[in-house]
Amino acid sequence: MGLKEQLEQLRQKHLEEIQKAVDLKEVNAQRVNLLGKKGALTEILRGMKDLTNEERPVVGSLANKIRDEFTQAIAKKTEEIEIAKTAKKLEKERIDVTLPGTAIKAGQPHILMQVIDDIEKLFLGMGYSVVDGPEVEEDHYNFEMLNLPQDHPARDMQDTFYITKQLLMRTQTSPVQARTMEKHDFSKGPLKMISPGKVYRRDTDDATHSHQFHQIEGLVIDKHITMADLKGTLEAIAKTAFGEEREIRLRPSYFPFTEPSAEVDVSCFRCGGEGCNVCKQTGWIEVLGCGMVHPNVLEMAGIDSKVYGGFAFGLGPDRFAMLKYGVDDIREFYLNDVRFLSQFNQKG
Ligand code: 2U9
Repeated sequence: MGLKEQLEQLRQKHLEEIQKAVDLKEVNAQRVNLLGKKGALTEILRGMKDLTNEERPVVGSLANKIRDEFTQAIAKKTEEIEIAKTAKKLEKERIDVTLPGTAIKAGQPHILMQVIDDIEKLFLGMGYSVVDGPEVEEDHYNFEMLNLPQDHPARDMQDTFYITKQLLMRTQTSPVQARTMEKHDFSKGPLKMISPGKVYRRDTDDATHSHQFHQIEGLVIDKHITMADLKGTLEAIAKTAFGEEREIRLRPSYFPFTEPSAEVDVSCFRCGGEGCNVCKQTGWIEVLGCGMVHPNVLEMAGIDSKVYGGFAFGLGPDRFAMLKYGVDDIREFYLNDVRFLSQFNQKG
């Protein structure tokens, strides 16, 4: 058989075989068998030296043509196999993008923080500053500067966590106000502040007492401050915390740091004032304490009580939250049981 016929036979056979290959390994074997150094095509071309001068270019060009055909067929088959491989992989890894995702449970601020945030927003809107201070406090700022003299019952070891004779866990947030008042430069304008935070009392914990609870105290000092300013401010708190329809009333009371002093009742948010078990049939609920800043307190901070005056108030976010949400045990706020806390998700 002449070289030309051998080439034609080779072409026929191997184009078919390349076509039949099922994986890249087989295609590669074909490449080596055909086009490699010891491949069939190379082998045949070795016989070219025995051809006549007329035959050689004809056979040579046929051989080149066949080599190109093989190369092309191999490239095409390689691509086919690779595409099929990818398609198979995609099919296996198919995901349903329309399936709903796994919902991640969102948390929310602690209910006490929600109550504090609402009141902070109200006061920031009225131009007050929100001021923080130390929870471990000096006797001087916690008691002395607030007109609680040495022998005052509130300073009793029974009621206060003392660390040393002079250091204690603050029993109110008033020392923050005392510190701010002392530093305030009245040539730059009035002092308007609230101080929210944790306070500590030596109490035995029960449903209505906690050795640690929260307070928000407010203080305004300027010239010409009256009790009418105080009452308007208290009304704003009552409406923000308990609803726009609420009214307030003041009853005379006593605090060492204010004179006159008053307790503040809000009209019952449950019955609207008719009388129910929330307001114990009175129509009113006690929610705040307040008064006009005692001249001694002003003078101790270096403020001239003949020129300046002010009002102050204090409230308990724990009590606000208990009333508003019908929580009957203050300890619930400090147990950090998510089953309790997640009930107060503002987003529902
Ligand atoms: C300065 C001067 C005066 C803060 C005040 C009250 C009345 C009050 C209690 C309410 C319930 C605390 O959370 S509670 O237990 N507070 O009744 N607090 S006037 O008066 C101040 C504070 C600072 C320098």
